[in-house]
Amino acid sequence: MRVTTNPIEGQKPGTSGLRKKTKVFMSEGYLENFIQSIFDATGGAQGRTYVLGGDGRYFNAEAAQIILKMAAANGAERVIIGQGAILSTPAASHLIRLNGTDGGIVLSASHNPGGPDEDFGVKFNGPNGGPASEAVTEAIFARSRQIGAYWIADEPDVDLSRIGMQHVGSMEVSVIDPVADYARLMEGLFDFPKIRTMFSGGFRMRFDAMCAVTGPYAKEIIEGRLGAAPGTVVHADPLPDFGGMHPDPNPTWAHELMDEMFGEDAPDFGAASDGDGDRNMVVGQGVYVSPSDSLAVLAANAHLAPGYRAGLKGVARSMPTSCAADLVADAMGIGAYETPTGWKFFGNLLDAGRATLCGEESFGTGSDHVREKDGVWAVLLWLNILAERTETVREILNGHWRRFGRNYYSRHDYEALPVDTANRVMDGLRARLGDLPGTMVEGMVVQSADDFAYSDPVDGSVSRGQGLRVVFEGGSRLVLRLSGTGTEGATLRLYLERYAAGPEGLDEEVQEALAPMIRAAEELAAIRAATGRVGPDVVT
Ligand code: VG1
Ligand code: CO
Repeated sequence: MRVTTNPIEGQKPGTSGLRKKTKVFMSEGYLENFIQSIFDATGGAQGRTYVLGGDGRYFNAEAAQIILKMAAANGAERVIIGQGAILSTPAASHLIRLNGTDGGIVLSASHNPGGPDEDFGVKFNGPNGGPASEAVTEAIFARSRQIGAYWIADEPDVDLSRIGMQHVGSMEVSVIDPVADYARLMEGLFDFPKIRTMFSGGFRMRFDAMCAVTGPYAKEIIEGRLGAAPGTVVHADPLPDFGGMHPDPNPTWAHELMDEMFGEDAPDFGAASDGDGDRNMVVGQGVYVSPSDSLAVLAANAHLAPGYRAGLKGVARSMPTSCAADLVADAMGIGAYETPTGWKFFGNLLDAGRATLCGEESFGTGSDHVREKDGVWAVLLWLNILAERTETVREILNGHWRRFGRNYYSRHDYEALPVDTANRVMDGLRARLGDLPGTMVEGMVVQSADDFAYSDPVDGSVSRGQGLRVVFEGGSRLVLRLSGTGTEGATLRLYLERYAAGPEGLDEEVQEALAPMIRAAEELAAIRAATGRVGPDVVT
C-alpha cells in the first residue's frame, strides 16, 4: 500500500542514529518517513535481507511491526528478528555479519532513558555490521527532506514471541533467539573453562544490566555458561521504561553498583551496561576503572584471551578518549589511530585489518569480532584477563600505570543548555585557537590547538568540526565538543586529561589531579561564566 506523506523536519541522524522523544517517533508518519528514507537512500529494499531488533524500550515492539510491514511492502526478501523484537546492538551487528545480510535496523536511543515521555531512536547498520557511514546518513537525511510516499503492507502483525519462520505477505520473517548466536561467538573468543574455574573457586561478581537489553545475554553467558552464582546479574529483565533507571553505565547512573563495589565485603568485580548493550563500565573492589584506562589495559592484555592470542593489529580510539591506549600501542609497535567520536568511524579501520581493538571514553570498547562497541564482550575480556593473571583489578591497574604512566582523565558534561549559549561557548574558543600555541595557561605551555578534522586513512573521506582540542606540552589536553545524541537543548562535553609519567604521583584523586586542567578550561572557554552554571551536571 502506498501512503502519501510530506517531508518532516529534523530527521538528521546524530552521533549514533536518529534520536527523538518517543512521542515524536509515534507521531503520524514519523517512523515511516525515516524508514522509507533509509530504504530509498540505500538503493531500495527490493530482494534484500535485514536484521531487526531493539533494546526493548517503550514502542520497540510496535515500531518493529511497522518496519516489518514496510520492509515487506518495499519488496524485502527476508528479515531476521530477535524474539520479542529484542537484540542488543552488538548482537545485531554479529547477526548481520553471520548471515551476510544487506544491513540491519536497531531500535534504540541507547543510554538515553526510555518510556512514553523519554527517548526513542533508530540506527541503520550496513552490510559490514557497522553503523552507517556519514555519507550514508547524509543521504538518508537528504531523502527525508524530499520524500513524498512510503510503502506499508496491509497485513496482520507477526507473532514475535514465537521462534521460527513466518511471513508478512511473501517476505520471510525469521524470529530467532536473540542470545544464542552471540553467546557462541563469545565462547569462541574467550577461555570459558578458565573463567568457569575462577568462578567455582569463589570469585564473586555483580553485573548490573540496568533493566535494559543485556540482562538475557549476561544471565545466559555469565550465570549460565560461566557458572557465576545465581543473582550475579541484577536488573536482568529488559523493561520498557528501564524500571525508571537511566541506563547509562557510569558512576552517576550506576550508583547502586558503585555503592556495592565500594562497600564492605564487595565482590571482586563489577560491571554495568547501557540500554542497547554496547557500553560497559567495569569496577574492581573499591576501584573504578575509567573507560580510557580500560581500553589501554585491554590492549595490553588482550593476547591472554584465545581470540586475540595472535596479537593486535592496531588500536583505535576516539579523539576525546585519553591517550593511554596510544602508549600501549607504541610499546607494542602497532598502529594507534585517532578518530572522531562515534563508532561509525572505526568501521573502515576494522574492515581494512588495521585495528583490532577500538574504544571511546564514553564507556565503549570493542574489537573486530563485530562492528559495534560491545559491553558484554568487554566484561568477558576483563574476566578472561583476571582469570589468567590471578591479580585483582586494582593490582592490574596499578601495574599498568607503573609501566606506562597514568593519564588522569575526566569528562564534565553541561546538559540541557540553550542551544545559542552552547554555540557561543564553542565559537568563543574556536575563535581563539589560532592564537593559543606558545602561550601559557595555568603555568602550562600550549603546544597545539585546533578544530579536529579526520581524514580516513582507508577511503580518504574527511570529517571536519569534530571537536576543539588544546594540547599542552607534556601530553595534557583539553577537548570541547557538543553532544550529538541528546534530544533536548544542547550538551557541552569538556574532556580533561593530564599525563603523569610516574613513578611518583600515580595515586592522586582524579578531580584533584585535574584541577589545573579544570582551571585552564574555564580560563580558555569560560563555560561557567557563559552558562551561569556552577559546575557540570555529570562528571565521569
Ligand atoms: C555519545 C558518546 C560517543 C558514543 C555515542 C553513542 O555521543 O560521547 O562516544 O559513540 O554517544 O553511544 P555524543 O555525541 O553524545 O557525545 V551509544 O551507546 O549511546 O549508541
Ligand atoms: Co549504547
